[in-house]
Amino acid sequence: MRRCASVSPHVNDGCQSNTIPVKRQRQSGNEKPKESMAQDEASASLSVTMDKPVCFIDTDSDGKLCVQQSALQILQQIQQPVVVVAVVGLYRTGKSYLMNRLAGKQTGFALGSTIESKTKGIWMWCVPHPTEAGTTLVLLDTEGLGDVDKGDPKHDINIFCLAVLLSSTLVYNSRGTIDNKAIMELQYVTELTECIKVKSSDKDADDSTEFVKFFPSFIWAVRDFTLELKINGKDATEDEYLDFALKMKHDNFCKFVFNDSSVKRLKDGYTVTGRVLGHLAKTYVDTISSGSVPCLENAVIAMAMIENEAAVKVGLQVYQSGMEKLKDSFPLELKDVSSKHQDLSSTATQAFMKRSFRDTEGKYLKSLEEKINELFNGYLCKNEQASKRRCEDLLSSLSAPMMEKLKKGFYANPGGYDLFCKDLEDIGKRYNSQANKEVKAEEVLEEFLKQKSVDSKAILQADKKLSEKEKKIKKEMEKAALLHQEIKAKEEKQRQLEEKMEAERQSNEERMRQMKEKMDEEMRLQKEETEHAMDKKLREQADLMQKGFKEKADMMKQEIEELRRRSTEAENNRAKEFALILENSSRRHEETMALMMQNHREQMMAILDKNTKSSDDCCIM
Ligand SMILES: Nc1nc2c(ncn2[C@@H]2O[C@H](COP(=O)(O)OP(=O)(O)OP(=O)(O)O)[C@@H](O)[C@H]2O)c(=O)[nH]1
Ligand SMILES: [Mg+2]
Repeated sequence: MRRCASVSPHVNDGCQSNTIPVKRQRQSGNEKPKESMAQDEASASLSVTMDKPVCFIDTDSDGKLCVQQSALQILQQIQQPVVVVAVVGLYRTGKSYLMNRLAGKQTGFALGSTIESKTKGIWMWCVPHPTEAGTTLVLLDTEGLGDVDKGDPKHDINIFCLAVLLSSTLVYNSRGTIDNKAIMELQYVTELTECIKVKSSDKDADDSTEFVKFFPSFIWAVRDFTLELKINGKDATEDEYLDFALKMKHDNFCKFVFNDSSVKRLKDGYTVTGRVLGHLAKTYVDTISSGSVPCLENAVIAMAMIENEAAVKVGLQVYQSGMEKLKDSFPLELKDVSSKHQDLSSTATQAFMKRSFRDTEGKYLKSLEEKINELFNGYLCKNEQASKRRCEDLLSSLSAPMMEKLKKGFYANPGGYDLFCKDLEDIGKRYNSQANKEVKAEEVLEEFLKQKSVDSKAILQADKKLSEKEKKIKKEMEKAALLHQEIKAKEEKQRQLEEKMEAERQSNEERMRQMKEKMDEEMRLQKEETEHAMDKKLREQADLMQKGFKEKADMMKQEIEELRRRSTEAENNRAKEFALILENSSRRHEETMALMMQNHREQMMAILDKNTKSSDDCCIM
């Protein structure tokens, strides 16, 4: 646990004036690019405004802690990063009052007017952060500690633990001066290492060294006031007196808190949004209620599962909604469908990456990739069906007059075969000149010609104008033409497969790029966190040395070395994990490509085979 070094000389009471300067980051005029305005609008809707606090964590009829569903619903809507300030301390020390001031309000969290403890459980108030645009400030007011009337002695420490686990800044509120008594009251802090685990493994290992990495900033607010209810000799209420006496300090306290508080992050540096805070609270409260010790690592794992599953869904939604729009204009050329697929799968991966974290084996990304491919194949199929329908409709209308003639026996006369061939050729020409047939054009024509060859054979057979030899030649010619169309259709299929392979190659390149970017970012966060922790420890060590606590400073040195060793080990493990994810992804891509190549080879063989047949046939002729 970090030493309570953050107690500022200005911070011996805390309240705030109602005018909080809000940092406006908008540019004037129309300079702001449309895109970022859209993002602003989106992020504006990513938060909620609460006009009063709600109960967040309560005790149920069995005396167990439980998270309030209504509070979770509020958090669920907050997709902005959150700065979480929690206040803890003995009962009746002005905690709720302090929190109201941080919210920039006089009222909100219920204040007690008697000596009985007022706040029960943990209450929550989400307000826009007064100085950080795009961030939500979550204020957590907790039940006062040390009320002897309370039944369960573990209750206090549970509340304290939850405040530590959920906040990015913990305000420890106490009345009086910082003396031995006050320090004794901090017993909860010393008990923390027994009540929270950093890692799930090494059950008996002391991971207190690691605590420094994940614990909130600590502010000790000492409310040092004696009540003399007179202002300029006139009687005043307690509130009026304190407001008068402490006005200057209010501003300083709030400024100090806002300055010292950063966005809540999880182990490994993942930014906590309101939604994640809700999941986190639920995980911790459920663990505590079940009698287990909350564990940071397990919470991260649980969180990662929830968020990664949601990230896959978000990615799929992005992809699907884009492709559904494209579907309206089917049939399209393959390259148009492929390029849209590439764009959308890149955006989908981006959306996934934005939300996912600790996808340790890359299994969620893999699942997104597979689902996108499945959808893509489905869309390709729909595009083919649309093309097929259009081509068949076209051929059926182009061949209607010929069919009519056929029915009426028009071709069943001497010279009828030539007329039939002429009409058929005509249909082929008109068909080929029509645009927008797309992917299935050649195949459908091939099928059509095959069907018509039955009629053609009968007409040829019956044509009395032709000699047997001529008939044989014509038959071979027709066969060659059919074969030619068959080869054309196969070549087209082959070309489309090559296009698909190219699209897959590019998609893979893009995916790898995005994965590397995300991994670099996660590594950077992890390093930053380590550096931050080291920095804190080093400062503490220097402080101890300066004050002459050599022995303690030496111990601290060992702790620092241990922290460095563990962090390097963790970073190396992470790097290995990442390398494996990339390797697996590459392998998957290679497998897909190998399958396509196999397909390509088979098609190629079929074409070569047909070509040989075609030249053999020519020889016969
Ligand atoms: N004027 C003024 N009144 C204060 C201040 N701090 C606390 N009070 C008053 O002290 C009383 C108790 O304050 P609360 O904020 O309810 O104390 P608490 O620590 O939240 O109490 P529990 O919820 O019971 O633990 C209320 O009547 C407050 O109005 C202060 O800084 N200024
Ligand atoms: Mg209170």
